[in-house]
Amino acid sequence: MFRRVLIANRGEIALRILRSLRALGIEGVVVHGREDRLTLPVRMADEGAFIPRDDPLASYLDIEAVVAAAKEVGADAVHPGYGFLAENATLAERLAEEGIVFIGPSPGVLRLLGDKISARHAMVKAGLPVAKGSGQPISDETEALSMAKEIGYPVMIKAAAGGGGIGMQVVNSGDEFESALRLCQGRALSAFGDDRVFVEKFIEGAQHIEFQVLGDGNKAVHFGERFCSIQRRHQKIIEEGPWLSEEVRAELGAKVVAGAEAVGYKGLATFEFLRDSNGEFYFLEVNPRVQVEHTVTEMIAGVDLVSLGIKVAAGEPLPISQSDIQISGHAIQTRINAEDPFTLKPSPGRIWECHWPGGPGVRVDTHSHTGYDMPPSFDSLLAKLIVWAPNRDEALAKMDAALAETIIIGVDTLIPLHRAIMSEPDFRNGNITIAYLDEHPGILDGV
Ligand code: MV4
Repeated sequence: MFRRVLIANRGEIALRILRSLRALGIEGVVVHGREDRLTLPVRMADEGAFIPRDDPLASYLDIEAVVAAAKEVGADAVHPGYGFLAENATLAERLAEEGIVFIGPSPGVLRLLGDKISARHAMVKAGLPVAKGSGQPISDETEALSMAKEIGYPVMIKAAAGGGGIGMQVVNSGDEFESALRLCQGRALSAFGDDRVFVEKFIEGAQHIEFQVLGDGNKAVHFGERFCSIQRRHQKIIEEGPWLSEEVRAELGAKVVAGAEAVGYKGLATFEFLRDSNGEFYFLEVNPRVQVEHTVTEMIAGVDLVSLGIKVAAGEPLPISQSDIQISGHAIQTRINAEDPFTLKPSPGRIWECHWPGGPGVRVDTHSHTGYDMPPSFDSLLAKLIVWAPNRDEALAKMDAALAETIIIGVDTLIPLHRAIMSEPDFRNGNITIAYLDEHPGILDGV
């Protein structure tokens, strides 16, 4: 097992990783820039690794500085968390050159999955269902147009280097195709330096469902699904689980395990799917890292996913077998972002008073505290509130009570929005698609 791990991240996930390191008896060192030097993860770490930069984000994005810090503090592994360098194949490669473990998949797997065309191809080969589409980058405009016609409108044009929805275009008819293609290619080129795009049938009225997977580079297991109920601008704000019947979970679970094993996946992964109104599933992409919402799965499966990810990175074979994994009850997470709940604009500043809820089945993952100064430079995630109960109705009631117990003075948060959603009939009935917030624009006004 590792003796010392460098956490190349900040905020709640840096603290979350530190907790798993403690549970495993491993020392934790936390990377930080100037603004974060007094934050909880840095204060609670065995040591801080200061990477001073004028741009606050740069401290967490400088590959060579992270490699140098890992060497300097004597870390035998680096945990990248999510965001920042978490999916960066070059970091994984540079660490390998220095004899330091990257806690995540190999550089080759990161490259394969980072390219949505090659990821799609690998998963089709492993037997996963995908939306009708080319599966090839578009090279010729007239050819692409005839393919779109064959797939049938509406279609979606997506960037190969994409993910997170950047550049994505929905096309409803042939005469919109050319301009949408140019727009998508232009956006892809400026965002990723790679203008390759591909076409897929647009799945309408879909739900977003994702499977939690753990691989050891050889074998893999799944921990069931999460339903990403509510998102806006490709940022989820509410996640819950389970969502599927045991039969469907077992069937799709076997497929994601086959997909992970086919690429020799090592570490935690999330397989993202759309499910249309007929219950058909379409593979979207693999997120090769721990996710913000891993907590939902931890609550319903009774596991410490971050610890499991660290164990397989250290070379242990899968520490858990599929038959040991049992899903029980229902968990739901609301993201408490420091934002105006109406406009969803960030609301940074000093937290004058901060009180988090508690009680049975209530979990709060946060780096915030009374006196914490929420910086404007980073993601606005202040805390994750997760509750567990025997069933969904009780979980929603418990979530509403926990939100009502929470006191945050000094910054605006999404709490009023979450409370409105908890009592909205479509949400309560599970009548939820990825367009939920667009379809309920007046939710905070009680419309
Ligand atoms: C789609 C889709 C509909 N049809 N693909 C968004 C981000 C990227 N991961 C893929 N995305 C989508 N791909 C087809 N063929 C709709 C989306 C999409 C979406 C997916 C999951 C969660 C939220 C979303 C919001 C808008 C669009």
